Amino acid sequence: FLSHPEELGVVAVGFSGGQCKPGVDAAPSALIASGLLTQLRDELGYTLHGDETVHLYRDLVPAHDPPHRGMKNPRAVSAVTRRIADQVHAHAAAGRLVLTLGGDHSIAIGTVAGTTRAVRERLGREMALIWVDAHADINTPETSGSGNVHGMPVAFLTGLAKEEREDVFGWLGKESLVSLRKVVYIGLRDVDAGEKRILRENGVKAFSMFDIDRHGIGRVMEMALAHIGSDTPIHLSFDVDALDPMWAPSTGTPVRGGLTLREGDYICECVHETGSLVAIDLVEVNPTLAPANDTGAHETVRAGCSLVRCALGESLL
Ligand code: 6HN
Ligand code: MN
Ligand code: MN
Ligand code: MN
Repeated sequence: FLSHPEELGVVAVGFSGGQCKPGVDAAPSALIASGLLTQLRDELGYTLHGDETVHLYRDLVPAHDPPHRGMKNPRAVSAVTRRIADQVHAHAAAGRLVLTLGGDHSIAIGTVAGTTRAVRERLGREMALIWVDAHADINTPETSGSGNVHGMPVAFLTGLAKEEREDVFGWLGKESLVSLRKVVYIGLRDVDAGEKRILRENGVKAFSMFDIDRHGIGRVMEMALAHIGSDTPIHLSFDVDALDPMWAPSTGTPVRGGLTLREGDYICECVHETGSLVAIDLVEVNPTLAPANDTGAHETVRAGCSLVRCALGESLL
């Protein structure tokens, strides 16, 4: 689906307004400082596009941003994700694979909107979305208990949550939405009651940690990819908290009982193997959330780099 599969559009966004803990904005710099982009260029042979600068988008954050329908920082998240959507769209429209380094998971409103629109325009096709996460991130503003938008991106991206106001996600047009039938979850283990109802009522394909324990990650990936069907462009949105805190402790909402790093890498390898990957997000690494003198931040950054390299073909012999 890519006219230039060896070209990588890189978008680095240090944005933390979709949740309340500072520090997730430091992730892109930490990932880049640990050598991720250099490895992608020198070892995996990608040509990198984009400016390698980490965008903080402070200029887009309004001084006055009171809650709207219970959402915190609604105008800031809306303005930043709208900008990200344009950046990602530009790369995807040029036929490049897109790598976005977040940032909290609210940024996926921008990344997925950008790729899904480009895939429609360029190929006239619908895109599939693989969401690897401990959480479903499918709260509507009304079902959310926290008001944090990083718990809502899938609701906005599938049209479950709608908003007229242009400055609060009203810019998300039909062409930017993904069908709920094309969404597949992997790694779920902390899903709110309202989200469970949404998943059930809409028959959303979801593989929880229970399913992974029952069938093994190999069979789960077969089933996940069978649901999507071959010959469908795939956007992979990977929340590092899908990994067990043993592998990725430095993240805002850690949940025990998660994926091993090897299982996470395997998911990424399987997606790479399809040849249908059009974009990947790596989000929710928070290098500042580690106990003093702990190696947690370093381990989390290393795990994140490994996931991205696997999705981009490192494991091929
Ligand atoms: N994430 N379901 C909780 C909420 O606040 O809506 C947690 C969301 C976590 C979001 O990790 O990207
Ligand atoms: Mn080329
Ligand atoms: Mn998430
Ligand atoms: Mn999560």
